[in-house]
Amino acid sequence: MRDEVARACADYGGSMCEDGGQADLVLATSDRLPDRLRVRGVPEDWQETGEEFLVARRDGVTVVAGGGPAGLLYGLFHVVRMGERAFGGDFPAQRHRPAMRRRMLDHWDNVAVHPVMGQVERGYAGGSLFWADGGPRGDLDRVRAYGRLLAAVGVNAVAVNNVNVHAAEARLLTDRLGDVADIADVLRPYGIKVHLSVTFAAPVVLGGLPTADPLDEDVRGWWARATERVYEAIPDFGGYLVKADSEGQPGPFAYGRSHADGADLLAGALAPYGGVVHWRAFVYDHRQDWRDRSTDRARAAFDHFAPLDGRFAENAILQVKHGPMDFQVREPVSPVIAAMPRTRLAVEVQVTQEYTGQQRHVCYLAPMWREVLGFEPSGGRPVSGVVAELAGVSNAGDDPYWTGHPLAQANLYAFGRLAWDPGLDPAGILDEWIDLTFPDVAGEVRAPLHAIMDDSWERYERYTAPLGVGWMVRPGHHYGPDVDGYEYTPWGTYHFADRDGVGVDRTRATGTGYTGQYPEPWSETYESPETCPDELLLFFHHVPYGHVLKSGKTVIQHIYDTHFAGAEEVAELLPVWEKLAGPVDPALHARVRDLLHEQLRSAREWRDQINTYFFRKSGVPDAHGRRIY
Ligand code: GCW
Repeated sequence: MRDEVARACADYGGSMCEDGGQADLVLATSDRLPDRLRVRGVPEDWQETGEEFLVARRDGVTVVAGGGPAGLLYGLFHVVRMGERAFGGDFPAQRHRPAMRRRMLDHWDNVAVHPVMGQVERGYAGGSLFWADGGPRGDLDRVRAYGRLLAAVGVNAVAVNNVNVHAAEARLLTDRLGDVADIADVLRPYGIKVHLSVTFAAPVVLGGLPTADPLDEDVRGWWARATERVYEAIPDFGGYLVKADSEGQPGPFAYGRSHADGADLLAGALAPYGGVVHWRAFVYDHRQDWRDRSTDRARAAFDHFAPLDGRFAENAILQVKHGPMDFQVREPVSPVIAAMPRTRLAVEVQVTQEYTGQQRHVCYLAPMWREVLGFEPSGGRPVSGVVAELAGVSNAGDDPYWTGHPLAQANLYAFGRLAWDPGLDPAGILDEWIDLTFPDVAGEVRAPLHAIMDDSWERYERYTAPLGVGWMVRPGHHYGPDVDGYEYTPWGTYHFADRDGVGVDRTRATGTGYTGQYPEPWSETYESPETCPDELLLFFHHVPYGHVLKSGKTVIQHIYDTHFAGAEEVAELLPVWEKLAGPVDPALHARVRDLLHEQLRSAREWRDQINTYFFRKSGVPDAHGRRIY
């Protein structure tokens, strides 16, 4: 904290004193605040976790009182965000506290370069900040800078390796633990705890036991001892993150045990030290038969986990992807969230843009996350009030701009800010980010950046898969269009387009019954094409191309219109960005310009493939006679 303030003084002027005498800014944890500076007008019990802070200005002195060291640091960064407003007129005490208890970034970083997925699975920002070529990357200064960046947006937990745990990564739990401890030491001053993805098969692959059965005594003993050693090395270790029985990862199903049994095994090992296990709900059959219309991947998480509500240990957190499928540009909110009132839940979002343009396209995701967090699954409580935590798959890497696409930094920023306060307005968050990122030219860049970014998520949706149907991406790398790429595969991701219509019937009446996983009013709302929101129509229903949307357009004309419009809008971004050649740094400007050209190329490819596909399937011409191939 002191270093942080000293650095600010060195960069921007001013000096530090220890007793608060003549200062215009006083920073102290509340127990060390001199009496005369006590912040009044707040209840005595305003501190709960140490992450809270108060800020007030009285008689020309701005006072930040932190509930603990982390709160103080968050308070300092808050003052930075406030800028001059923090030192204008007096203002009464404001109390700030995070809505989400854990604000966690999960890195899908591999220690050893994976032959297909590379150093970072679904990473679009260069290499890993932590690992390179089989060992630590060795640049702890960069890790420190990352910790500082994350503290500035309130992130307090980081999982340092991929949830797909391969051979080298498995050993982070045992003989490579020192590498994890080094990262923990560097992140600790920033209020960030380190978590580790572990393989459920660790007792077998690392411990040489014949089984990883969660009810086996030797297995329990193995985990207890392994965990004891972890805490010897890292006393404030956060806990384990587990992807089990999913896409080839081992899990409790192999032993005929439930996922509650599996999670509780690890929760039990962690409990004596105050650690937690994040257990992912991303469990589905990826060896489906496309001919079998009764299996529905969207149903899987609920079918597996809802019956287990109440069976998870106190320190087990079920981590649920925000939608039932897999981070598509548009999905309904996962029905698991409303179904498990007796289980601690974390919602997982994807900050890394796997399905939203891979950090080559501008896609500001705060509006999507805001919508997810504000959705009321039942009884008037928003998702943000139901879940205790927000987890995001990190989009940062060793790229000089952190995130590959410089504008994708705004997603990292927005993730932290929404986890702290899910009620924040995405445009307001973007303003904060603009002020902090382009402090000298914020006035000049503000309007153009809003034009480029505010609507970029829905713009991306316009030129990619329509009306909630999702996918239509190239299998494997997931970039660019391939309408039938997944159609006859075992992955369970289909659109069922034929000459008459498109979409997935997930109704109770005639489809897979998925709508029945929602409580009222959603089970009814989604059940009927009349009441289902347009943007999710093809997620829930198979309809004829002539089906008329609430917008008054037919489905086929909507597809044509949005695809022509989406690609056209991308073309219009280029001249907007060109105008910023003066105010923004030339290298940054050139990077974004190149990426915008790629986005335009890709958007046109999407437009033409989607339009051509549906024209050829349906035979219905575009009402406006535009060019379809
Ligand atoms: O979205 C899919 C990705 C996988 C990923 C998986 C998951 C880490 O394509 O790369 O694996 O989700 O969330 O586990």
